[in-house]
Amino acid sequence: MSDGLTPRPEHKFSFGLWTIGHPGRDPFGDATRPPIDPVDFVRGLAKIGAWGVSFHDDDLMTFGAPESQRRAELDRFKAALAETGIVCSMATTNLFWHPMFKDGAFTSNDRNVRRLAIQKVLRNLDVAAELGAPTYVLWGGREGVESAASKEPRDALDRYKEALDFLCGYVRDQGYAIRFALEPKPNEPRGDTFLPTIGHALGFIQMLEYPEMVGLNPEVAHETMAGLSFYQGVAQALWQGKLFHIDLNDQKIGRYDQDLRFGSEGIKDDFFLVRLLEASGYDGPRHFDARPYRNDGGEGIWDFARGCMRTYLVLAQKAREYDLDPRVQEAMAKAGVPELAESTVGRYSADSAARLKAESFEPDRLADRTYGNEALDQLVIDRILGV
Ligand code: GLT
Ligand code: MN
Ligand code: MN
Repeated sequence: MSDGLTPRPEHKFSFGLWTIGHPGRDPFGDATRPPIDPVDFVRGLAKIGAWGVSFHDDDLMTFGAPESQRRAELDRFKAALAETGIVCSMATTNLFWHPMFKDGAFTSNDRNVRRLAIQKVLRNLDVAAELGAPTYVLWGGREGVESAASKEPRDALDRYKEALDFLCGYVRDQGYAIRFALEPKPNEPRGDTFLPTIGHALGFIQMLEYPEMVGLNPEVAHETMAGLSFYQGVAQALWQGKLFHIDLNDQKIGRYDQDLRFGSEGIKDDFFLVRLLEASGYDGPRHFDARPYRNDGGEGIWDFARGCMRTYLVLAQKAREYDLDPRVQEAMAKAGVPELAESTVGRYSADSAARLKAESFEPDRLADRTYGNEALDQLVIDRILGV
């Protein structure tokens, strides 16, 4: 069967242990389905054609349990990876669930909480290296405030940087082939989160001791919550060589973090996103950080997972058809899409500046040009709707 819509390992689809198996707990209600054992999870992934799995330390090894128990939990997981060929594509730390993190982790006002948070990451970096995970995600869920009076934000950024610099130092020292990926989010669970958007995180990275070791793990839902175009943010991350990983899901604009099935909401932005990822040479995981609807269960949770991958593959196919369509190419030429790829003035020289100053333009004729964006956009809509 090669309809192009069957997920295969080469598509690099991955899921976090906390996603398909999410028990459906929310701030207003308890679990609606049982958790999945990590071993069954990995076997389930192999069955649906996924390639990779990601984990938080606490998803895999019981927090606070004796070392022997944690070792046994890790070994079972490793055996499941070996049995199925599923790859460990990313690791991360739970720095948000335990009540000690209520004031933050790297940016808690309590210095001992900060030290423990870094210790927790150091220990899980050893696990990540053992499992061969090339990317280590840092989502600062609790790094933020409700009251602006509670923290001096410049001190918080100093502490955030101190933690990142220390962790990079450790990875270098151990010789681990691991890079860090920051995951921005504007708010929730905190009222305001530090590093709230892709842009804030990109700026922060430039201030670090080892900026080349740190990139981004942007998430569809998080930029959309802030009313921003995820597509434009990802494009800038790619442009800066900082797209280390990606969290695909979906979201209604302006709501709480919904983590919906990929492609279930913002279909047009998703179309351009998939087109961008496929054209860009991004060869990292297509990682789904989403969860099934709370009123689903049983086989429904695997329907959810299959749906994420299917929609990605459908959009990739539509994007290829779109780019090959002669009407699209013609409309793009009229819009000047290829023209934007041409250099404007080249590198500065006194000569070229003098030449440009002497050149004469006809502003009214330039203003007369039309770009045909209505027709071009309708071709996008027709292609997505399949007519
Ligand atoms: C949590 C969060 C996600 C992050 C995960 C990594 S955990 O579920 O909502 O966006 O990617 O810590
Ligand atoms: Mn989310
Ligand atoms: Mn995420």
